[in-house]
Amino acid sequence: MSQISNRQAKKLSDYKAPEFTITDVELSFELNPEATVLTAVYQVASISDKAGTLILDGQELKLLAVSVDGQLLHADAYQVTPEQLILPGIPAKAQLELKIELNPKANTALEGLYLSNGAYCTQCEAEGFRRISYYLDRPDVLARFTTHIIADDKAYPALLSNGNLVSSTVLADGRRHVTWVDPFPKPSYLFALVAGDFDCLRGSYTTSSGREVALEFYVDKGNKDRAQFALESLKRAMLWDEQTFGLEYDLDIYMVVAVDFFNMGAMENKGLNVFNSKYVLADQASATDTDFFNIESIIGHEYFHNWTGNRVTCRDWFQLSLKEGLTVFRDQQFSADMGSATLNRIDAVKTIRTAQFAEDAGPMAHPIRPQQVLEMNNFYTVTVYDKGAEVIRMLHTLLGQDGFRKGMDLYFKRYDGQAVTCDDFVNAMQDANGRDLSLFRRWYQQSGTPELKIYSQFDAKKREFKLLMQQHTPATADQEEKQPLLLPVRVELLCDGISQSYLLEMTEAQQEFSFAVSQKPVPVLLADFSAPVKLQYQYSMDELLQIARDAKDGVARWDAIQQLWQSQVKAAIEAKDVGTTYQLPAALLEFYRQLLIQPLDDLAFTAELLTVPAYDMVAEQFEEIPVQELVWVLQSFVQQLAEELADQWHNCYQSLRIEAYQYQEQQVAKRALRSVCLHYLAFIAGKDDLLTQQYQHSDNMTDQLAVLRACRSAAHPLFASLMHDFEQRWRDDVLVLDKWFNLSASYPTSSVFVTLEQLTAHPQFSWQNPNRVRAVFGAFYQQNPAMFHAEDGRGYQVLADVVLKMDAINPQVASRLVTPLLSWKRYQPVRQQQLKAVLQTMLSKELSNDLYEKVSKSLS
Ligand code: B3K
Ligand code: ZN
Repeated sequence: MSQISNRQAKKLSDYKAPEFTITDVELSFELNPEATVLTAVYQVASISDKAGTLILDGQELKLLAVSVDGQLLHADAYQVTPEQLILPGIPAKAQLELKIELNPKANTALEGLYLSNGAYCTQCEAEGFRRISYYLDRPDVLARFTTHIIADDKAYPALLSNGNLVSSTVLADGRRHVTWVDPFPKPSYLFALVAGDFDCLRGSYTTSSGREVALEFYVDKGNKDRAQFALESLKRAMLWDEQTFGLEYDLDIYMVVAVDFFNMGAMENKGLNVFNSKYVLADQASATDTDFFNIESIIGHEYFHNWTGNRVTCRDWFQLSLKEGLTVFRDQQFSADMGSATLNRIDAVKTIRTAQFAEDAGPMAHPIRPQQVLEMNNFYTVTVYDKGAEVIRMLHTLLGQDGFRKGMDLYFKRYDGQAVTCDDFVNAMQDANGRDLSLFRRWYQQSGTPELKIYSQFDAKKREFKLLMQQHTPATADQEEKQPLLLPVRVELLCDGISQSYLLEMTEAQQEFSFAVSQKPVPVLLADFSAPVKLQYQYSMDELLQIARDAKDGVARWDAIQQLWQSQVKAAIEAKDVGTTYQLPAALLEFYRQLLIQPLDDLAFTAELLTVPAYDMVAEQFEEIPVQELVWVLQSFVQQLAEELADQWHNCYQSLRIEAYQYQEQQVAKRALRSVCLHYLAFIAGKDDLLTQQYQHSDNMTDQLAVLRACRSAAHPLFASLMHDFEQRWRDDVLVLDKWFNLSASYPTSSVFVTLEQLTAHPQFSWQNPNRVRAVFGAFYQQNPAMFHAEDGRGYQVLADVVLKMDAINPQVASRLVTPLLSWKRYQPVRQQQLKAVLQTMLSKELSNDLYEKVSKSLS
């Protein structure tokens, strides 16, 4: 507890504009694995034009020298603390020069300057630049950066940084000296440096105004062909942003570097994106359809940041959703335009209903604009990103496509080149549309999941249909008091197969809406998931099936089936009948039978309808989650469907003809439906040949992995031998082997505990590589609920040990992995005790701020 004083949370309400700014930065790196020397020269200017004390952020830095205006300072002229360099008496305008020594090799946190497989690379967002140099490491200080890199030419032929390359010379000692100049002032979090020996895939793009942009993808040697899809995705994203938002790229070069050691998906550094290699490299033999999809989406996301994030950035980190919510919304729109809008929307809804609702219900609940933060890296959350995108989507719904575009245009006109707030964004939307959005702003300050209860009344005489709506947001861990929000509620009224659509705007705690109708309609509520809320309405099974058949909105059709399953799960659990004899309703089975005999034109959508909701989707509906019961009920439902419709699964599977692989919409859809059929078939005896056949003879990873997944879920006897084969085939290709690590760790029997030990002893496993750790332990808690929640608490202990081990290596990874342990209040008493015990043990150790913030909140 003695550390408490060092763990001061920062508050949004304490924001102060900086007293000094830095206008120009010149960095010279002389790279060396254990002793890189950085010379940093800053042009510093006082905002008030007065001399004063300059306080720079810095962590774990070895400061060699400080000079001001060319004068070397004596050590007693400044003060160094573990987190700051304090320089009194700095003139109103000054040149500051620092010399710093860094040890990239020892950097396992992968924040600041580090080595990834021998290549130098950086990660600065949110506050990693202070691990490279002392600086005003905050996003509202924008400077022009010039970067010199000096390194051995043979070992590091590629020396990259932000902006444009202005010179490259070989020095007398054989080292190369390159200079990059970024003409756009930027905050330090967008700085990047990469040095290594890569293959480079080159392309080019001509912008709508006719400027030629060089596109360069740097990948590990031998992987150039696997970057082709990412390059094409980038071109599609560049074109889409011009066509949709009128936004063009602004430098002469756009570089993407794929690295193996990376804490997250990718990073939008100006002109030099750094990517986790898993989101760049793909070909049909090694990547699934989902991998291809993710690559296009993340390439798009990072590219779209060039305007929403880089050109207009955040004033402070509490405003993170300004760039992330907006950019997720933009990448979702891009993906929808590249493929199916409905399927993309369904995916987004799943994320909100599982991870985001769970975050709201747990100890880390926060609004999309958090008010208090100890470790900023803990707030790159599904709330800030995905709920943030839902908030932007609601604006889009309320203002319409054109109104939204007008707001975006005004936003860029007003704020290009500045660091601004979420309020500034809403102001632009408001002013461009002449509409008062004050009520809407509550979405930024209020956390939690609103519950929307709807009742209906039909008056046959008056031919009137009424919807009575009530909204209520339960208190969250961070915030007691809640207010009513502005909810856009899309409604369809179904009458005689005809559907009429409405957009209702709910602004009060309770409201009534009336509709003139000829007869009693079936209401389709919250179509397109028009607001991120939990909806309650008493539907009959017939009504849900009618919605699934007749609603115009695809998301609502899918949702009707989801609700049907939810009610079946609840019924089975309430009947204390965990599936052995619980009979699924005939109407539901019939609906499935018809779908299989005559799939809809959209095969991918058919596949979604035929899928029983996943554990985490169902779990979120329960305040106290009945873990084992849910696992059993879901498993038994799949078993029952598999057996009841055995012939239909088989026939549907056989009817979907296989073609030579292409990543193309209709083919992806066909494979998705085949995989669903195969999944059910794995639960029926006698399908070994079919499974083996598909595994051995398909020409792509999607179909091969579908077999392994099906066998895993069904705990099929073939699983072990197929997995052995897979490991032999792919053991030298770690990106693919991660799929094997993932499947091994999610095998739903108690043998998995021995497996986990074996996996961490595998020659390709490394605690230093976040992809490996996530492939094993992320899969264990996300995809293996039965064993993660094992009766004796073993699953919790395993994860807690890993979290502690990782905290010493890489706190960001540790802090992500701890998430499932935090929500102990959601479980039955025995589990609560087990979870609390592991958390208490954790809290008694020396923890990083990352982990301390989460664990202490969860226990408070
Ligand atoms: N902006 C980065 C995320 C940085 C995370 C820092 N812990 C990637 C993205 O959202 O595009
Ligand atoms: Zn982002």
